[in-house]
Amino acid sequence: INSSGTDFDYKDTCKWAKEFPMCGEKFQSPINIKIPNLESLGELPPLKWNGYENAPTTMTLVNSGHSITLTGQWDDNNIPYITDGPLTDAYIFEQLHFHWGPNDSVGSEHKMNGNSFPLEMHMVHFKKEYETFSNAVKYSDGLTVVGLFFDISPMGSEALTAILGGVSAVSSSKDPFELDPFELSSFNVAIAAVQFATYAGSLTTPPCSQSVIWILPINTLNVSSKQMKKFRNIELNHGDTHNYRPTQPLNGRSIHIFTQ
Ligand code: SG7
Ligand code: ZN
Repeated sequence: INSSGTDFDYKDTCKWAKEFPMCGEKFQSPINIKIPNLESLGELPPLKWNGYENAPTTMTLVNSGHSITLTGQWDDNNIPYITDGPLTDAYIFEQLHFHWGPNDSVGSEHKMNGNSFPLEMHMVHFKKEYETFSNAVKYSDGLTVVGLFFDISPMGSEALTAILGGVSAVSSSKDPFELDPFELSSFNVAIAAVQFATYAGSLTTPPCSQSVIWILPINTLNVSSKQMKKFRNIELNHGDTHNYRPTQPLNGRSIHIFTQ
């Protein structure tokens, strides 16, 4: 952690709270999801993905030093957003990024029944009512993040290929890299008709704002060992070799389950 107080590393995440007090609050993320303990949310409408079939006009990949982040620019009315499920309003797509570790036995932030996955992808959205991402972070229902787990499979993931095509350009550089734009629907198509877990938590990095409705499909997508190698080649700040925060105490929160 540097003297400016705006940076952090993954070597001792317990120290985050000294500089970023919200990281020490009670309802933090990630958590371990214990499947047998889940409560049913009952008659929830299915989660709805809108506009994910629209390719953006430009798409940018950047190495933030803590992850690689993908953003896009869509024409008005074409911006992807999610509704329904546990959500009370439209949540507009902001960016997606990844969490990984030095080997296949670690990497994901959330755990399922105590198990880690080698890769977790976060699709970050902000509540339309709050107009901007930075404003939405101030509210307990300001953001929703859909987290997708990936498990090792020789076939790998077609959807990741487009992103990883640009990864070598950002592995050792902070310069943004323009990707050939593609639609994000391959990810939500891959998780169609599955169960989801949802709970209220936080950003998993400083400032750890407790502003996130987490949505986690209880199934995995595929990533190949070759694709994982590309993630592990990405140079993170401070020589970090992983970018997952350890699981945090549930502190009485309930986790609900619903189907799409
Ligand atoms: C990743 O996770 C990044 C961050 C993100 C953070 O390190 O992609 O995004 C940027 C633009 O650096 O921080 C505020 C924010 O979205 C935490 O997001 S997460 O809780 O979904 N893991
Ligand atoms: Zn994340």
